[in-house]
Amino acid sequence: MTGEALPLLRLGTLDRVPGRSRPRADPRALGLGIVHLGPGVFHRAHQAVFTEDTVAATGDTRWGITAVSQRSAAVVAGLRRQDGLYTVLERAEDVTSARVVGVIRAVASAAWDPAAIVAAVADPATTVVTMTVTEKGYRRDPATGGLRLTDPGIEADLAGRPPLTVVGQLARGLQRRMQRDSGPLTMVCCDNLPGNGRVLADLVGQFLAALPAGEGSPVADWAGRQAAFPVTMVDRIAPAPTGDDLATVARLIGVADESAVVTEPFRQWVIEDRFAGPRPAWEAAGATLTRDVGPFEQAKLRLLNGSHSMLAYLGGLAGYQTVHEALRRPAFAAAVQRLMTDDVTPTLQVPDGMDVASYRSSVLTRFSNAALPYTTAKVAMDGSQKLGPRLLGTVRDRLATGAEPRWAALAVAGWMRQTWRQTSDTGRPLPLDDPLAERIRTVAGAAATPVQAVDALLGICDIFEPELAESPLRGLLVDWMTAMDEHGTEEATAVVASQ
Ligand code: CS2
Repeated sequence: MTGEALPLLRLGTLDRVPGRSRPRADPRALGLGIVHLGPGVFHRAHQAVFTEDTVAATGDTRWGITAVSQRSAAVVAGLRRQDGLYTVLERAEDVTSARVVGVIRAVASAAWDPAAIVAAVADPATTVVTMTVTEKGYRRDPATGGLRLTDPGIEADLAGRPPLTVVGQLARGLQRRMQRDSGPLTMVCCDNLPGNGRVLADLVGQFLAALPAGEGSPVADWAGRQAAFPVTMVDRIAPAPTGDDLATVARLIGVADESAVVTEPFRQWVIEDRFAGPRPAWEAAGATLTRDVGPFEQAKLRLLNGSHSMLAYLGGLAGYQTVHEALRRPAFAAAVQRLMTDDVTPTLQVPDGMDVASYRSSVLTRFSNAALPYTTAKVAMDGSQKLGPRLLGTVRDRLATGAEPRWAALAVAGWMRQTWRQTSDTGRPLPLDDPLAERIRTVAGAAATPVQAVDALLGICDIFEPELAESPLRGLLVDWMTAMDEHGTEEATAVVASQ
């Protein structure tokens, strides 16, 4: 590249982009049928791509997206500067390709203009709201799984300010739709939570139930007839893009793009076929519409995300900064295999047509993609929210059959050691990034030995219900934590994995 600055990707510079990398549907022709909450890298690499391919395959131009950023001013400014356009860079070990996606047609900030979000959700042209706001975005009470009514944001939204929480935005959006007679709405939760659509329906229902009766119950009745919350399983690995990724994008598309995302060639979306009104024919872009997403979702959360978390905790502790480096260590590769084969697979209700053995090996191949470094720190964050969906279901199901979830316990012990020590075995800081960080720090900080740390952390009932704390899980955790303390994480894992 020369030292001359490249022009920025925008509608007006699209003609400089090579033909094969231009949007597959004309961005100028799109309506605004979808509102998406949380347009981070995952959305841009996943649902937006499915949507553009659907428009291209069907010619149905209703499905442009209004992207609503909950917090990130940088995402809003970046996408606005580029007329909503951005590049998806696909990296496999042997091929790299780039395509510009043009399906985001409006960009809004929930923090600066909350009233506009309610208006967009209530617009009659909007018939689908999708969302990727991470596990913690739902303000759930981890112990009950219900809405945390004491959360200050939820309290303020209930009191009637223009809503700033996701659940508040949806509930107030439904209320406005009812008042305006805007027609049915489907809300598609795309976060890694078991039964995500059901969870969302319950949270919105609880918000409405907490409003004064005359206000909330008509909306709940209306929503009972006019709203739907399908369950979905989403899958695509999309790490934070690096400077090198942005330079590659500029080289491949001929203009500069500060909102580009990087991802793998693989993508999967399984959606419960339960919509209240019009929707994009996402199956035209390879999505699976089905009656029962549960088995797919469970297999993905427990096999893929559970293994990802295990590699993040163990790998991070052993000083590896990325998932693929951790997986290169024989001890960790063996532990992940044993987690998937010995602990997770017996708990699965295998989805029709799914070959679990090849799914397991595809997970390992995808994690080993060195062209797409994914940091252990990113996967390790928010452990208090991720342990339940990814690992504790496996633990519970194994214990219920009298089996020992030794490998799932190793992953949980990895989380415990990270949160207790907050440095790797090699002396690198492992700062705790978690919505419960303060609580966890206080509790773990008082522990002087591995056994004390296990008991202290198991006592956080927002993460571990009391039955689990009293189950054989405790003994497994104590064994792992003690061994890791004596021999280091990698060595402790190697000894048991080789037995
Ligand atoms: C990852 C997921 O960051 C994480 O916690 O485990 O984001 C994972 O990459 C996706 O779920 C893959 O579909």
